[in-house]
Amino acid sequence: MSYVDEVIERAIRENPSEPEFHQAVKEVLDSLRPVIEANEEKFRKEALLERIVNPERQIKFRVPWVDDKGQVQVNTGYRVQFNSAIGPYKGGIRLHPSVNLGVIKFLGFEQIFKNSLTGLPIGGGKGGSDFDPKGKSDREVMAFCQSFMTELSKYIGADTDVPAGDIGTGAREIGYMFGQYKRLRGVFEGVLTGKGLSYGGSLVRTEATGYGLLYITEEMLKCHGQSLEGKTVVVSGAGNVAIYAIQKAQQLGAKVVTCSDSTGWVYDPDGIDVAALKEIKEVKRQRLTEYKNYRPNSEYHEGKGVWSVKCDVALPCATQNELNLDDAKTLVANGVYAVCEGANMPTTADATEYLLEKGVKFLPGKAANAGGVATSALEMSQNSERLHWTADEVDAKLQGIMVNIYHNIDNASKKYGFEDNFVVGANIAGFEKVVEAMTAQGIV
Ligand code: NDP
Ligand code: 2IT
Repeated sequence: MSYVDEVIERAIRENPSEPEFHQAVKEVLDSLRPVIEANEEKFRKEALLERIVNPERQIKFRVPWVDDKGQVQVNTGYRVQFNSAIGPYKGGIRLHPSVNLGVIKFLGFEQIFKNSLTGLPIGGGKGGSDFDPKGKSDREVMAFCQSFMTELSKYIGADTDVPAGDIGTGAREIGYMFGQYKRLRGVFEGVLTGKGLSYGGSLVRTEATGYGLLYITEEMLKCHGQSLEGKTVVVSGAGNVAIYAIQKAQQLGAKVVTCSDSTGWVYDPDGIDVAALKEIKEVKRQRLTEYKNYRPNSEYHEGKGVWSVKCDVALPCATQNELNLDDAKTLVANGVYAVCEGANMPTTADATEYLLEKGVKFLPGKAANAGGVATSALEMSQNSERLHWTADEVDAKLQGIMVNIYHNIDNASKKYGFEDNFVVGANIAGFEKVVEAMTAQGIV
């Protein structure tokens, strides 16, 4: 059996009931075959892949809190500190009922290579809890966040591990967590990113993932003689990534006709109204059913359906495995040109394979959504030098980083004979730097 297959088999055997983690490991290691086969003896002797797929540390803890009725609730918290070869662990905190160790491990594993692609000194980590912020009062969310941070604060720090937002964790949650960390540890430091602007946050961090997604998409289109101008775009999700992806796509001249949440989706033939979407989701925290009140011409549909809408570019920005093989077939039948992932692993493995086979330009999440974590690293820099950069400065750096990522993954794909396969390109480009750093640091 080849070294890659051995490691995949062992990762599955030793981590049963973690299908999302298996999926991420298979996807990455499969596409690294050309690099690994060229160094098989050395990598095997150094157990390099075994070390890459095993987190340096994983922490699981109880999170008790009291709800508004006086009832004690208990959730489970996680932080997986996956790989610190190139910098302190860095990655978001997901708050969603579907969170379990396997989900956090898949996200942490992806984060290693994503963070490497940014070119900035950040290692890979991820955390979260099965707590559901939806429908909770602000006081309940605060009680949860304080309890979560009471335990997490023992393991993180500005030079050790720097969490941030992800699904269910936005500015409100980061604020409560930061306050509790400061109170417990007695230090005001850049221990979290995505902070409010009044206490150390960076301009453009809120917009960064969505904007970055469109910057890299536009660069990829440009290099293929195209642009977003006049294109029809479908977006899934209606959260942080989706909202700012829609906004930037519109600024670049595209027409975005859909968005979705976990209960339904909207089709707006005149183009999504971002101001309305922000008010519904960011201010009022309501369901998408409200959108019709702002835009009578739009349609609301229950369930899943954005991928059935004819488009040139599809941007999955909600969650993992939301675009399956049937969806990919529909998109291809409708003439889609590019699929670029705003979410982490939103496309199933068979759907990815199908899109690549059909020549659809496919930008994987670890490259396409890296603008969020890259801007988090810029927030860390600003915190360290106790300075605040202007929005233009941060935005210019973000654009530079995304354009650079595109060319790095494009070059890596070409170097190994996989032109236009950005899955292979992203995994190889991300992996090479991590391997170099791990090798230099010895067996740790
Ligand atoms: P949000 O919580 O802000 O938004 C998530 C959106 O996806 C919501 O509209 C949510 O609907 C929808 N959704 C639909 N189905 C699901 C489901 N099964 N589980 C969770 N959400 C669902 O999260 P973000 O926009 O921050 O994150 C979206 C994706 O982007 C995730 O994959 C995340 O890991 C990734 N990402 C986020 C970054 C960031 O900086 N925030 C950076 C890089 C990647 P509803 O409100 O009904 O739940
Ligand atoms: O998946 C991701 O890259 C994020 N949720 C952002 C992580 C971060 O540290 O900004």
